[in-house]
Amino acid sequence: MTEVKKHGITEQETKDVHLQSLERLGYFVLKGAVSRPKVNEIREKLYGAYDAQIAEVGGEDNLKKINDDGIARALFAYDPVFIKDVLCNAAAEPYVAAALDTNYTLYSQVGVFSKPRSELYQVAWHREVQYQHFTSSRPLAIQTLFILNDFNVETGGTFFLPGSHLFEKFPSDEFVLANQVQPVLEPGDIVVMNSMLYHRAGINRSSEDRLLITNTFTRPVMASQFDYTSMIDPQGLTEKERQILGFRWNYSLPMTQWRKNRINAI
Ligand SMILES: O=C(O)CCC(=O)C(=O)O
Repeated sequence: MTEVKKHGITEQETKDVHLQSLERLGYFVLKGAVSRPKVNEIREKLYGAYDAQIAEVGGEDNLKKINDDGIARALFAYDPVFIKDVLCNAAAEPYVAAALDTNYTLYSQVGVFSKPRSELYQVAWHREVQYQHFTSSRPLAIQTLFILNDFNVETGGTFFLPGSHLFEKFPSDEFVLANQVQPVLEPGDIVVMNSMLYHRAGINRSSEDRLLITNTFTRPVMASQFDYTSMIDPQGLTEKERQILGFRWNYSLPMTQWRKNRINAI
């Protein structure tokens, strides 16, 4: 590793470079973290889960009515690949655990289909933890973005505003336009991001769907988006998977049920 020249510096950070990027820029990329055959399997199963969800609500038009078309939710309930290879991905998990101090749970797992020449509502800048204008000394939430196609200018890759998780207010439009980045990403890359980082989808000008799965993990004091424990059988899940999927912290249970579950687990 080349050493950089320094002058008048007596203190220097020594932690892992990805964790430094997460802290200072708000994100980093794990290049080629998922193999191409696994990406193909995940992509195929993502379409399968979306088709199943369309059938559940009586057709895609019903999803359009609630502005939820092109979005597949809680994928882990449709195929174990979304637990083993996505939620608990071995390459990303140590960083999520380090950033959230080991104890964390799933807020949401969402598949995003950006169709050619269509505009997702996520093209508007946002924080995943919406409406919040404060900073915290440690991340409240971390998300992993699984890149399933080429992400670039043409396909409308995700834009990030580096360092924006460190400031309460959204900066001026002029600042945003001067400092936004749209990294070129490839299928199998995983972006690990502080969920307070401002980001947005691009517009897909290619002729193919642009696919992404985003998994948002929070500290356990924050509630999950849905009651996942009622959607999945815990048999066969590891302790860690049970923790992530809400079997350890579940804020939608009545108090006595919470107690009984704990007693029965002893
Ligand atoms: O589709 C993208 O590039 C970004 C998705 C996004 O912003 C989100 O799911 O919150």
